Amino acid sequence: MAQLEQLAAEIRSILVETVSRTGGHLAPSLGVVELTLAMLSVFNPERDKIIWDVGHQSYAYKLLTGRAAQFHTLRQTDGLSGYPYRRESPYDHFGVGHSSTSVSAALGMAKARELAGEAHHVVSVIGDGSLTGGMAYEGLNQAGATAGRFIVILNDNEMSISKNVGALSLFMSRNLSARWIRRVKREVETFLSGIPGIGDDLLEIARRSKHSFKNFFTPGILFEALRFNYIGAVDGHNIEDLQTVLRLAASLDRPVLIHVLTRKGRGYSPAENNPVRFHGVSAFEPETGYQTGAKSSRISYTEAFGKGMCALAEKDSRVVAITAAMPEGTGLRDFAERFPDRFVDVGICEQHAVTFAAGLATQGLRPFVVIYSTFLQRSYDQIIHDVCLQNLPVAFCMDRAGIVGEDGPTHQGAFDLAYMRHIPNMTLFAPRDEAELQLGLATALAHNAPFAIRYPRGLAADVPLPRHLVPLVVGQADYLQKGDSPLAVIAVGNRVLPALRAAEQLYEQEGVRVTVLDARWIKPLPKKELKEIIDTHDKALLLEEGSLAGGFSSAILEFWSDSGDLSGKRILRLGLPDAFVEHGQPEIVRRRLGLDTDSIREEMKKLLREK
Ligand SMILES: Cc1ncc(C[n+]2csc(CCOP(=O)(O)OP(=O)(O)O)c2C)c(N)n1
Repeated sequence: MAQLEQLAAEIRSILVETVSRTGGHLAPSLGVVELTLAMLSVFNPERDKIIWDVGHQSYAYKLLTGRAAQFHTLRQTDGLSGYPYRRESPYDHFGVGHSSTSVSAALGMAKARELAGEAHHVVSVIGDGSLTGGMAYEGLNQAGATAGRFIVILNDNEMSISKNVGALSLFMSRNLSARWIRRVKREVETFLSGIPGIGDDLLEIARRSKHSFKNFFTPGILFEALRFNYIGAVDGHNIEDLQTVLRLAASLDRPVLIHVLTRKGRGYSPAENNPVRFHGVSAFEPETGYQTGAKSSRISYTEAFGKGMCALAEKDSRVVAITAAMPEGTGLRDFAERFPDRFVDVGICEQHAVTFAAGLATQGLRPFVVIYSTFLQRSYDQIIHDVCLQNLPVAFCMDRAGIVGEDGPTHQGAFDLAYMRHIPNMTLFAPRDEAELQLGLATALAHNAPFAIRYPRGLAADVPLPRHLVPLVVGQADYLQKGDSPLAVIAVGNRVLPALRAAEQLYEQEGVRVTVLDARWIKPLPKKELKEIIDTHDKALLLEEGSLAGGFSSAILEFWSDSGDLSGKRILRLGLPDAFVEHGQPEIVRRRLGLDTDSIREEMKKLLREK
């Protein structure tokens, strides 16, 4: 036991030292060091399946399952992934990055075990934040009714990225307080004994009940109703206790839920004191926790978005902002403080967020659903069935669209243009800079129908923000440069400014001036400008930071083809390939994909040289 405790301390110092250089999910991983050690001392990952939910807390597991030597490459290009990844290790039993999948995946493995007549253990480890996601309950519901031996570990630190939300979270944290239980007990006793005639008998029955008051008011009743055996709450930093309950759970031939209490950031005081900032952190000074990355004077797209939302909400009382457990990440913290009644954090519930917004919209409100591009994938049917089919004015604000970098394939915002643009009634906009982003928000508010805006991760272009948020004309593109060569470049979103820079460099280097169009609109397409361009140019370079299959350039090809304009033209499309884009520093990822300024310029030269 002393050695395990020493190992826990060593793991913590490696985590802090490494993540201080690479950035990453430090606080979640620090919180489960003892739990990881206990699991790996009771279970055998060669055979037993350990499924981490989200997987951002699996760093200690990586260290202990053969990856210590590569750990310094965490989240770097060609290095270790920040999440469990089946390709990376045979001990990563399920690939993950989005939340609330672990119970379902583990249950599938338990069923496969049954069919194969095998006897290994299957364990899902899910956080209280991830337990707000509906899919977790779908898994628990099936598990309780069907599964044999099956272990779910609830890692409860009362935090999602921010403070956890929702009734279940309130229930769990409340009933862990002995004072609250005593108060309820007193109140119930007073109430029962006050009922004339039968009150004393009821009180006696309550006292004799095989469920003590404490059990009655612990989360046990919820999970017991789902036919799980509930064991809890266990101190998640006591390895010996954890081993005892894990062994007990492993000996039972039925579904068991172990409720483990942990502290996010445990053992590193900057993270314990500020678990929100250290949930996912960029490089920092290990001694102080101070973030080392040069603080830029430029604002990020997310900050420009947050300011734009506050400006809209000030002017229009119908504006409501909805986040799915990411008030900080989506830039809505100020909004939440200034307009608390019109801010809703629904938990990690992207599907519910969209239908909830649809409900608000039916009542005359103007909901803005703010969800990262990758997580909104979950809401595809809700967007179609609950919003677009009824043509409701819900605005979708898709942050982290395009390359996100270090979080890798589970998080790249590759597909939103493709999954949004084919839905009837949808309008789809991608700004080239933070000013257009804010004008896009005003346009969304003025537009009485579904509207989606996609914008990237990272620092914005450093252009002045508009003084007045005047709506744009829907479907009207913006010529940034008109050229006299046969080539036109048509770009959208965050590839517009690199395309313009590439065009300027081309002019400096070769004296050739190409046309550059900021298309702005993916739907409806800027048909007038597209027609002008195809009529006056023989070659076009189409550019987007989204999947080529079904995205922006596909839409343009469809339009030109349908209008019979394509014959004899040379069109080249640059965007994301039909492959999942791996993790790495965004500038390297873009260079490898041929989407940086240099690559764009060289493609222009090649196109111009082609006969
Ligand atoms: C579908 C989805 N939505 C949002 C996120 C972003 N996200 C990553 S971790 C996290 C909070 C998870 O909280 P919890 O499960 O309690 O784990 P903890 O970090 O507290 O250990 C969120 C919202 C995600 N990974 N997946």
